[in-house]
Amino acid sequence: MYTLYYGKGAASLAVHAALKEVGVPYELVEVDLDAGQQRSPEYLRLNPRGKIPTLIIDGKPFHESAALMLMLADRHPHSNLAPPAGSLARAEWYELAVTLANDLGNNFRLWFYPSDLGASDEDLAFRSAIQLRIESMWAMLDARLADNGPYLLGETFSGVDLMLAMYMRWSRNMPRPATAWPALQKYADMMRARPSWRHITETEALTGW
Ligand SMILES: N[C@@H](CCC(=O)N[C@@H](CS)C(=O)NCC(=O)O)C(=O)O
Repeated sequence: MYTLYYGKGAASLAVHAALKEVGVPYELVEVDLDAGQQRSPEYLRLNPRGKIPTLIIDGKPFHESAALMLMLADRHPHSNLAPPAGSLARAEWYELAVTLANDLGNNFRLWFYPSDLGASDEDLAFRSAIQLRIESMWAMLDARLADNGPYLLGETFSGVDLMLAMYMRWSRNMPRPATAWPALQKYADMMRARPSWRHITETEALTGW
C-alpha cells in the first residue's frame, strides 16, 4: 500500500502520475507548502528535510522524486514505468532519470529557492545563470525528441516522460518556457493528453498545465 504526501504541482507530481500509470491503490495526503506544513513536527517525522514528496511504502517513508520513480519501477516490473531490468533500454532509462534529476531538478530547486545558496529573486546574475542551465537542457531535449521521439526512449512511453513533463510544467512562467522549443511543445501536448496526467491535473486542481 502507498501513501503519497504531495504538494500541488510540486516534485510529487511525477510520482502521483506514476502511481496512476501503475494502477495500484494509493492514498493522497496534501501538504500545503504555502502554509509551511512541510515544516510541521508531524511531517518532519516522516521527512526530516521538510521537502515534498514523501511516499510511504508498506509503512516506511521514502523521499526524492527520481528515487521514488526508480522504486516504483522496481516494485512493478510489469508496469509501463521502465523497460525490463538488465536491458540496454533500462540502462538508458537510468541515465535519463539521473540526468533529468541532476540537470533540471537541481536547477529548478535553485530557481524556486535561490535562498538555498544565499541568493534571492533580485540577484539577476544568479537567476540568469540558472536560466541558462535550464534552457540548455531544453535545447538538448528538444533536439533529442525531434530526432528520436515521440518519447524520451523513442517509441515507448516510460516514467522518465512523467519526470520531464513535470519539469517542463515548472518552466511555464519562466522568461522562455520549455514549450518555446517546437518539439517540446508537441511533447507537452502529447503528455497533457495522457489519462494519468489529466487525472493528476484534476485531482490536484492545477491551473495552467
Ligand atoms: N530533489 C527533491 C526536491 C524536493 C523539493 O525541493 N520539493 C519542494 C517542492 S517542489 C519542497 O518541498 N519545497 C518546500 C521547501 O523546501 O520548504 C525531489 O525531487 O524530491
